[in-house]
Amino acid sequence: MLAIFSKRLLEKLESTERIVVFTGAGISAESGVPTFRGAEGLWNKFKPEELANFDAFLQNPELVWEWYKYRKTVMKTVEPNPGHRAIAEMERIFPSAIVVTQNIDNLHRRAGSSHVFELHGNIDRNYCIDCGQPHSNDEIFAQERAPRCLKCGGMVRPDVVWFGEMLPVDVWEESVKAVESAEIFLSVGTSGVVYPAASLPSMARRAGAFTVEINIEPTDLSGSFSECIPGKAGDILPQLLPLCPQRSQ
Ligand code: BV8
Ligand code: ZN
Repeated sequence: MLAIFSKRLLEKLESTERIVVFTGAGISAESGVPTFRGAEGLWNKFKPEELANFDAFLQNPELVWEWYKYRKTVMKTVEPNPGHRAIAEMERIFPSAIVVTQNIDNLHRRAGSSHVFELHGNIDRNYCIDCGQPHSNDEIFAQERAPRCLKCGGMVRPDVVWFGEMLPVDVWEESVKAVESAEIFLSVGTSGVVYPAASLPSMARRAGAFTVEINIEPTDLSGSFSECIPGKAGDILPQLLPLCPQRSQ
């Protein structure tokens, strides 16, 4: 599907040095990673409060680990898609390009992006809640039931940010710094319902960035963007690339 880009965006791309790409589950949908909300959303079967929070984990570690082991298994079978690769390619054109992602699936790094801030952690990492001992996915899958710490026997959890938990402070602060100095801010594949991540698009706009939403449907935040481009990330982003200034490195 041919995307329509405004003259304002094309002019902005010509003069921009600093671009931030903010992503949510929608950027990974075309890789086969289920999103959280929407028709086939992960949250349909379960509710966030039942799974992605610490109390649920303490009360029902088996259910929470069943969900995360399922998602870890999915992540092992998927590949970055043209949307991830187009974003990685942007680093060649805009050397200071930064990705701020809500996703925990590692797909931006696997696509070649090197400046990636993971606001909500990473599904490949796990740690003991008592002694902090890191545990690999192999060590997790080697244990039938909810995994126990190999060092102290404590409960092991995925290294992701659950509801009611703080985002990693350094990652959040670095992300805000990048957003507040961005000249173009692309928001790709997020429903914009989870805070504080969902406050980033308006933060960018307030700081003077040209903000663009790329999403298959309107979201809670659509009205706050300079421009909204409806469509799939994997279709739109590769069409945007050739319109960026082809700077020699
Ligand atoms: C915090 C990691 C405070 C784990 C996730 C009451 C009590 C406690 C907290 C709150 C409360 N009320 C509000 C809050 C704050 C809460 C929050 O925002 N709740 C919401 C639901 C109302 N936030 C928090 O709790 C955060 N922490 O606030 O701490 C605090 C302060 C001081 C001291 C202590 C604490 C922590 C939030 C992090 C939660 N963790 N995930 C895991 O993944 O298992 S959230 C989860 O949602 C994912 O990270 C996901 O990324 C994120 C957002 O979802 P999206 O990425 O947007 O995905 P979604 O499916 O929703 O949308 C996809 C979009 O893509 C759709 O629009 C779709 O149309 C589009 N799309 C689909 N396909 C494509 C596409 N677009 C383009 N192309 C396609 N092909
Ligand atoms: Zn331990």
